[in-house]
Amino acid sequence: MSSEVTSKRADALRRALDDHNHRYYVLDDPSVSDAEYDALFRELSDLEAAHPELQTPDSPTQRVGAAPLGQFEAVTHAVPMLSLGNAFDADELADFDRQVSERLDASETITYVAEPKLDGLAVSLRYEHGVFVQGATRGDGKTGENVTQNLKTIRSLPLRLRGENPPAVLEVRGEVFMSLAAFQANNERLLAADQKPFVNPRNAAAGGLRQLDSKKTAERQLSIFCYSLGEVSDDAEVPSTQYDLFAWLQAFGFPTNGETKRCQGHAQCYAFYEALSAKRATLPYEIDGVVFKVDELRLQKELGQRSRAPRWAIAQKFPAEEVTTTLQAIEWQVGRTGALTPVARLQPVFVGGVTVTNATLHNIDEIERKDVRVDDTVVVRRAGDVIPEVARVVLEDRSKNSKKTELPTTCPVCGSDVKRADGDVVARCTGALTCDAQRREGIKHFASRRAMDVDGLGNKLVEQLVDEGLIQSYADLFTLTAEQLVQLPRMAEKSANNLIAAISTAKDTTLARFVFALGVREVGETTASSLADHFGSLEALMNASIEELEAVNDVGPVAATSVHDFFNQQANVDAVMSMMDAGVTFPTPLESAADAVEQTLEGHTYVLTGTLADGLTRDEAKAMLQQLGAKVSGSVSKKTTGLIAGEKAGSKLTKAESLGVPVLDDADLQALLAPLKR
Ligand code: 5U1
Repeated sequence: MSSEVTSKRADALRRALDDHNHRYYVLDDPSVSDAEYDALFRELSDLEAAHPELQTPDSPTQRVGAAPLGQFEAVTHAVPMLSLGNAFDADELADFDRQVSERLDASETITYVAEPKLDGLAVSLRYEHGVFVQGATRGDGKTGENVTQNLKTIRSLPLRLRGENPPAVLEVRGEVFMSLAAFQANNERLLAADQKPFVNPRNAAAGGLRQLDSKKTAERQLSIFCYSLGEVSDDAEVPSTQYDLFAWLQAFGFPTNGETKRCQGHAQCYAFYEALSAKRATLPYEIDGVVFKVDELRLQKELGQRSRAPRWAIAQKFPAEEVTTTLQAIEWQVGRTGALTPVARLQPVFVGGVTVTNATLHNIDEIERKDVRVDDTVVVRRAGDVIPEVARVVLEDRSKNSKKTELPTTCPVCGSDVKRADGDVVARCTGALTCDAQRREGIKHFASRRAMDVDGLGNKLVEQLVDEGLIQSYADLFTLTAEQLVQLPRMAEKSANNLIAAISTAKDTTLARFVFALGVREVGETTASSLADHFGSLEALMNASIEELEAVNDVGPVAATSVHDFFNQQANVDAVMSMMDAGVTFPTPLESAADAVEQTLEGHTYVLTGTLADGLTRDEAKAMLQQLGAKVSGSVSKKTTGLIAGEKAGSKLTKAESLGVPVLDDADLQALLAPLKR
């Protein structure tokens, strides 16, 4: 065959295979037999093997077979991936509907779209010029892991968008899950090979997506349903409602859930929830509730978000599953902040798809309120992936031998006094870093995926390192050597070297992750991120006064005092400094500390659109505007101070013009940013 004919044939085969895939996996309407499909696939594989230059990244042959990865790269989401707030009954759903109406000042009933909530993992899929180029997990919402290779193994996921003129950039969000049929097939395969079966479809899907070798992911036969958008080129003609978005996504070849429905107001939403509850057992996949979203995308934008959850959507969860078992003992666990938590050790019991042996009792007040005693028959409740809890005691079954529990007066781990501040439900060990448990838990948190993300440093290994006296605090991680590690039982030289390399890689982090990793009380991921954005540098944060800390978004007086106290303890300052000396780094904005830069743009809100000049990305421009005190929003409204429009600005420009919002060009942007360059 001439090279032109060969190339055309390869193209025709790719399109035909794509089509058959789509018909089979998305439309459930195949038009060829498996044998015909296999013959076409083989022909394309042979052609690509003979002419490697014809192989394209979106070829159906590229779904499986890439070389295993060493680790997943981090991916920053251009538009954060949100999570959902929950409603647990009809009243909470009605409250949500009322708040939406009030916020929108709406006199008419709000239209929602109801969708089943799949029990899986949220991912973001990025297409450039119609080709799937990157797929990432949600991670902390801002940064996820690059799992492109693994996502390609999902046969219903389009590697190339269908239809004409796809947007130059299109990010689609959806849920990866394992169907019940795939779950059963996988477990049969595992049992036949004398391996442990998966506990539930969700764990199997989550583990599948995090395989470094995509061949292993392919074995799990994962599926996906898509439901929302991330970054989209400004000039794309996106539908105006959530409901129409599904048809729009389908036209590009994305699988969407067929159970979606428009509902008017909370009463229709609740009726949908009840109908789906009744149908739940017959669905071919597991769901853990229903998601309700305000239908009009314009109203979604107007409602915005709070912390990491949108104000325009809510998940109504199915009730928790409950079972009874015997409470064999109550033990007190000491967390990284010294908090003592009572944990019920249970006669193992199967609930909500897993075997449960421990359940939380929350705190001593809860134990007393529920009158829980050792040897009681208790009702254990498990809702979704929430930690199981002891819901109540079956008093009729109480034996004479049941024993009451009291709050320990000394720490069960280090023996230090246990104190409970007035009015506080939480009792704490006062041993601080002299307490092994607090140190261990602090190091586990420090190394965890959402904090410093030290690959391979799991909880068991941290316990070994502390127990063997190799590390006392998280700062010691950076002075560990492979020679020390090989002394640990079952630690081979290769694993030791890998861990040292992973610790070294983790040094390259972000200020937000580092602040979160320090484990300051009251500082979760969102607060750490706000502090990092506001202060820009570690030095500025460490030197901030309580008033300056309180001025940060999301930081109240309690968190401000906690951060201030943390950085006023010499031991903490020494630990931080020793980590910086050991090479921990994070990208620092050009000039960062809020107090070093006059907040010239405070009270102003800008929107960025189009391609900016001088290679400045919109994210960089956003960070710089924020350093000067501005808010940067994703959509234009009457309240917008100005739309900063680069080249190829699209619908936002039209909207700004129609609302009379000033439109600024690159020169205006440079003028706004001038204080940063002085
Ligand atoms: N069906 C559905 N699941 N789910 C999960 N829709 C949906 N939307 C989500 C999530 C986390 O987030 C929206 C805020 C886009």
